[in-house]
Amino acid sequence: MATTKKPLTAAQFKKKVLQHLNFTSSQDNFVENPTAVLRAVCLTVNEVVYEKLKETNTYHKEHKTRSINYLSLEYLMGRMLSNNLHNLDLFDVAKKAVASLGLEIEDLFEEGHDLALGNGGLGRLAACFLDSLATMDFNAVGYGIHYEHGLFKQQFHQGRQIETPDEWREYGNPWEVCRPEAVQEIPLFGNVETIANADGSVKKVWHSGQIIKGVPWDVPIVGYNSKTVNVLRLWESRASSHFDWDQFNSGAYQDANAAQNQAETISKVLYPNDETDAGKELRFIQQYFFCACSMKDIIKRYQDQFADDWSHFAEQVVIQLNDTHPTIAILELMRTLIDEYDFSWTDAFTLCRKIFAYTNHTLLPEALEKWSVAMFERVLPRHLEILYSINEFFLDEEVSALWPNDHQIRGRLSLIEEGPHKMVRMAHLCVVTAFKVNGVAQIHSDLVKSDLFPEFNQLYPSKLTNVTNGVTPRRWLKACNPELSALLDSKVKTDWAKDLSSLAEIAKFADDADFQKQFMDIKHHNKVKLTEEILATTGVVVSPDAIFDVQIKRLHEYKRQHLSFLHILALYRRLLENPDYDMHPRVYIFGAKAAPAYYLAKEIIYAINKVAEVVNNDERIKGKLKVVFMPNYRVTLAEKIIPAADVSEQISTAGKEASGTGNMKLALNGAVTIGTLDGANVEIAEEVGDDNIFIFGNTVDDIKALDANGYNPYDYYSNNQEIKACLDWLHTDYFTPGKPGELAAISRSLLEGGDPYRLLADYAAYAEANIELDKAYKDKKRWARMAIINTAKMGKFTSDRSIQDYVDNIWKLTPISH
Ligand code: 26Q
Repeated sequence: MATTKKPLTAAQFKKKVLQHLNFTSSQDNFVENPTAVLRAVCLTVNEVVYEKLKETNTYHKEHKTRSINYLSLEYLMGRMLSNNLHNLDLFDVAKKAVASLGLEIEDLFEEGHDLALGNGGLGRLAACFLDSLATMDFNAVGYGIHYEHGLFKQQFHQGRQIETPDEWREYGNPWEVCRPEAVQEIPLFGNVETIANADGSVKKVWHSGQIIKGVPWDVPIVGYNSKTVNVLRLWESRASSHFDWDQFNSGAYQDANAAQNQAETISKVLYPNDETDAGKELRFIQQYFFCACSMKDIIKRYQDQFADDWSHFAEQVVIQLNDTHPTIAILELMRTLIDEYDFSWTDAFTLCRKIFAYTNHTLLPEALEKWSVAMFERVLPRHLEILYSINEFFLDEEVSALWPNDHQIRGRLSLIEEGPHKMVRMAHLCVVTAFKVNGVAQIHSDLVKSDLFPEFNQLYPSKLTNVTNGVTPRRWLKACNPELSALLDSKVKTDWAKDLSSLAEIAKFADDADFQKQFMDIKHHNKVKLTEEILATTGVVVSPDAIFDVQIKRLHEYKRQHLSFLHILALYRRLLENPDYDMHPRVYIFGAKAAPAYYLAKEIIYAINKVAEVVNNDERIKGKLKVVFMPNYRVTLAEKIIPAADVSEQISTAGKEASGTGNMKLALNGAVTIGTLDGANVEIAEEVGDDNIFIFGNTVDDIKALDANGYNPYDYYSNNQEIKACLDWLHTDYFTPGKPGELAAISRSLLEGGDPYRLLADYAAYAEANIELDKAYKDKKRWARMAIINTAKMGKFTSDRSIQDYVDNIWKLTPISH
């Protein structure tokens, strides 16, 4: 590996920025044009980045390093500049250089767009993993889709969510580079011809009906204080060169144009995680387009080194499937090996079983992907044949061996769900083929084994495993919380951003009055900054002396934003009934997008906004309770809210949240969790200890017992005066003057709707835990201690540890040697 070059000085950096401003952007009045300066700064950083990328590639070529190929339909990268500056150790240099141009670097950051090519946790996890892979010097490629529009922008109009398109690259994106040399062509539709060979065997030929071009855009992924720059390769769909120019020239513009539009539609927009999108043909084509491009690229990279000798493929390549969304890659590799490289079926399947591993992110039955056999056959006829052949082998050889003649089990495990509309079960294909299947937190992985795939666990005893999620401390502490980072730097000798467990050293200061003051002063200052942001975006005045109680995540019933909503109503009632009601002032801060067609989720947003309007303007309660719903929650907003949080709300129904990762980011920044024993909360509680977390509510087993006894939400409604009063309140026009019952959808879902997420069963325990929490906060020393311990004990939850677990137990990679 080339020796590391001398780092740039601020003067050199400034000179390069000016050059880019003059020659690349031809801008001279730069102080008036911060976007031009931002671009010039990014281009300057890219000079360093691309040099390192070249060195990384050269190293791996020379050493024939095994690579991990991460396939994900989603990447929530957020903004890139601040992260790249930190990771390259250029932050101070750039800050100085930009200051000498008369600008603040922090103001430049604000000009940047979020790369929001994902919905939530799963997409952000992929981004954290890429950061760790580069930081730990592993050879990794992330593959994804170059969506023209990422996750929609959210605005509130009279309290209701309005979606507008995300235009993240309307004016270009300095962090990506197009790689025309790696374009791929992808067939779709058509039919399969069976040709009989002379020896009695058959050859299958897929005659496609359409060909789509896949154009790769590479986004460099810069490791923190490492030798590596990897890439995230995002595929954009275009009409292929088979575009009918004759037709176009002969005047049939519309037909020719329609083909082009249709091709470009494939990568046009990210699906917003919506049940109504389940089964949509375009989503399926998106998945196939992306998988086929990625598989061809992986094979091409391999063949550049080993030509047609496939004997090293399984040593060189491992592919991780981020949920079932890229499952079709399995069938695509099978098809390629059999139809294009003359592999026998058995050799092809044996190879596939060495290459793919699968991560499950959900137990919710409605979220398990299924595709109709009819649609499968229309779009990918050859892949369906291969799927059937795998199913036959699986049922007749493997299932039959363990459960001979057990038709029930065969039906349950089959890759095909029988019924009036036959469906393909994508998760089953993954579990059958992958050599490892992991859940994302211990409790979730245990449930994957015991409840989701019990028979598969019997069939393949060591296949199902756990890798607990993690988050990158570079973005989620160092970059987003510079003041706390500086304090930690002053106390911890090792580079905690690379070795997060070393933060445990600060536990010894948890009772130290000076340290407590420094720690809590920083929290207070972060709260002051957030106060300004809240005022600017919502017009609500909040006090930084109040408890900042934060619930930031996608809006979903299982996450139970409406549990804290109900509790807010209760607090408001208590304050109205007794103006001296003893509680420390609290600000509830929500951030959440609802899937556009998710009716109840949108009603919950509306209800919170309506209650906020009334509560925030009611002078009788003397500012003791405030509610803000910050619009357009995204990575960039998370980076502002998290450092300012006192309380982290993690209150999903036990057994429903696979892991959660916001819980880790908030605790890392010194917020105290109030939460259920769900997902990674369980492991967070183990790390921080029972005294430093507020755990409440029914456990997974309790919930099962409740269900077994016949759950009846009216029991709680009738027996708990507060629940009754608050739910009844929603049927009045108190919060929606002149429109009684406008917020009643929530109450209806909890009562007539059967309370599917058992919210009422946890209400009393939640209210009780909040009283404990309030008491703890009033004891300043106790709270400071809790906050410090939370930061100190998050070592386990760095994504570096997750990646090391994947490497040791699944991927078996070796890093660049130093
Ligand atoms: C499905 C069908 C059609 C269109 C979209 C989708 C779709 C898209 C995204 C389904 C699911 C997702 C995302 C799921 C997700 O973010 N899961 C979360 O993953 C995190 C990382 O492991 C966990 O921490 C969370 O607990 C889990 O909810």
